Amino acid sequence: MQDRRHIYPNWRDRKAICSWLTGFTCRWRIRTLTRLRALSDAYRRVISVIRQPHGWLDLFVANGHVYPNVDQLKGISRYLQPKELYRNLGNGRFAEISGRVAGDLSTPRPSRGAAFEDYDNDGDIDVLVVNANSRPSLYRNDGGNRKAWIGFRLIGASSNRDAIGARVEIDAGGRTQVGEVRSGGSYLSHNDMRVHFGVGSTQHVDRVRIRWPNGKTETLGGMKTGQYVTIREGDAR
Ligand SMILES: [Ca+2]
Repeated sequence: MQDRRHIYPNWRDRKAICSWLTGFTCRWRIRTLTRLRALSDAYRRVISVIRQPHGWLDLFVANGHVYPNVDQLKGISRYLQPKELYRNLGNGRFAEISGRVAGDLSTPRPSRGAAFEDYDNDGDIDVLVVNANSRPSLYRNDGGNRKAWIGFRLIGASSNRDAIGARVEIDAGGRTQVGEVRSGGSYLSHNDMRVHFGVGSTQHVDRVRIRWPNGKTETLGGMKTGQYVTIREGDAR
């Protein structure tokens, strides 16, 4: 049976396009197709967050339409699209800074998954983006560790060994921040499982409280920033 994804409709026939995209018989006209485009745009976007040195979570968006043929539809969308980076202003608002960072964030590519990890262990979060039918893009974060940071690797004992689902709460610099150990993240991507915090100019974390997946909690005393700390379940009892 031939894969319907490779049977392309007449791109001037909007009803046929609608049926091809949705798998249903469509009677929608241009207005509905526009709405469909908006839904499609929302679906293809891979939204993830990066915790920056100021402690607020910024927003990174990897874009790329799923169908190369979309370029034949003028004004609808583009197959190759730029990535977007938004800085968290700390007041509930974000500012786009895509054009203010080095690298090729603004170069249109068919991007899919985005994985976040401090791959060079220098204390800031880097990003690996997978692009369809082309080489992946690695964005090394240079300068993200100029301010203080701390990271935690949790190892479960009675909980699962990777401590997936654990919650880490820290008090530092008069603020309380919370992070969780999670598996997966963006589309077909897996993030660093260490829990990373940016703590501004603070050189000391006052308290670390961990709630393990089995519900038990542990509290650790102060520790210096600028390091990854490994904590095994039961260490603080
Ligand atoms: Ca790094």
